Amino acid sequence: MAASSARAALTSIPLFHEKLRKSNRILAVCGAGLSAASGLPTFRGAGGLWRNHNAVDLATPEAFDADPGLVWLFYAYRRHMALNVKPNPAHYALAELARKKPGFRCLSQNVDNLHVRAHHPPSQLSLLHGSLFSLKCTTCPWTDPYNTADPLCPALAPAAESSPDPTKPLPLLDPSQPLADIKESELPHCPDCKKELVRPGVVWFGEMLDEQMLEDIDEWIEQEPVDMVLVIGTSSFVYPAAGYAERARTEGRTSVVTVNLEITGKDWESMAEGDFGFEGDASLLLPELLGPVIGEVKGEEEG
Ligand code: BJW
Repeated sequence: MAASSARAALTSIPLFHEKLRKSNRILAVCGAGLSAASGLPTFRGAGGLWRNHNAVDLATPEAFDADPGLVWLFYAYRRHMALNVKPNPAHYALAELARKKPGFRCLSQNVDNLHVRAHHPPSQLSLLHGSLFSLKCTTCPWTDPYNTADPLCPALAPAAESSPDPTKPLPLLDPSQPLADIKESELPHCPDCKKELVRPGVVWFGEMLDEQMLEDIDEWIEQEPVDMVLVIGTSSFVYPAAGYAERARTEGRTSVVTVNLEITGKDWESMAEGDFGFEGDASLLLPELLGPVIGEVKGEEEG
């Protein structure tokens, strides 16, 4: 196939629709770009800085050990942001795909709870990196699976403020403004062991993902060939998430479909025959791409 007709096949919406209609076993691997249109920043590239800190540098057990107050402010702010935005049409489109195709399974790296708020059927959703709204003890087995208190405690109140002047950044986000030094005694402590700090129930670098969840995903992938993998709004940089598309591929059968604001030349080159790439905002692309199966997206959060 000439290069231009190969690229045309990769981006053909009618060919994608034909494949989607015939696909039963579908996997999605989602990342921060899925929630970008809701107003939440991604990790890498523009928006990935928080007060001059790289967001990924704060997402580590080492950062928490070194400065739990700073890391808690970062997470308290992200909890506040996530509570104040809404799922976008891409979250609703995936939730509807799950209802229309029982063989669809969504693996999301996002911790913002927006899939859940878009009513994605829980049995078809794996939250790989946990949730901003679950809490756990740093040491003992205590967990609180769902806590939306905002602020979580008085010391974290600066993260739950709205800007007094909308034209100016929040003092919390302005690196030239000093942060109050939060003492460990002011941060949430485990109500069970009563000794240790509580931390966000998310998965940081170097930490294991939930083993039962990983086993279930492996079992699902190995059960039968997968027809399609949708790789949506992720830089595919972080493992194990980044490995699932190729793990689920059966040559000649599986279409790997990249939906991303930016698809690099290298990404295009690595696509196989039958793969697809759609460049743009996932919140606009997914309703159109999934339309023939899900119909029109009607996003309504229930109370
Ligand atoms: C849009 C858009 C729009 C923008 N529309 N698109 C194998 C090889 C090498 C290393 C490892 C390996 N296996 C494991 C590791 C170690 C490590 C790892 O992957 N390291 C890499 C740096 C290589 N993995 C781990 O440590 C994991 N644990 C583990 O595997 O345990 C066992 C083990 C440990 C150690 C060694 C070996 C085995 C745990 C990973 C936990 C990741 N945690 C974080 C933080 C979660 C909590 C929080 O949210 O704060 O997860 S880091 C951060 O990155 C977060 C994200 O979920 C994750 C992925 O980021 P994502 O979602 O892809 O976001 P971005 O910003 O990178 O990309 C956004 C994309 O959207 C871009 O492409 C944009 O273009 C696009 N976009 N707007 C569509 N509108």
